[in-house]
Amino acid sequence: MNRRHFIALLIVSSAAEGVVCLAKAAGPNEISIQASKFEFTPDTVKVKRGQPVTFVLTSIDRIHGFKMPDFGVRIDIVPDQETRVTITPEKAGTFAYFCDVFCGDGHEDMGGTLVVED
Ligand SMILES: [Cu+2]
Repeated sequence: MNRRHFIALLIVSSAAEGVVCLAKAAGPNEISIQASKFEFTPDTVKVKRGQPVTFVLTSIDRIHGFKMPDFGVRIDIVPDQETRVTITPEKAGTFAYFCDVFCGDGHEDMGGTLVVED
């Protein structure tokens, strides 16, 4: 690779990074979580500490709950509609989310893990 190509490549890659930064600045990252008897999909979600994240919650069968006690989140997930909740995790670690609306045998095991990374 000659010097000119190398410089062109540098410009292209910094432009690409700029696009990524702009996209992040536009709003919270969105993570879709689907509820069904008796699981959340995905059941593990990784986010970055200090970055706002919006959970887009849907249910494919019945009303479920979405509770994330460490972040003060408690909301119903109603079929055929999107429920959005935004948090900005300011602490790193592993936190639970779970269904808090009794939805049948298996309800007790309906949960997932939010991993907040530094
Ligand atoms: Cu449930």
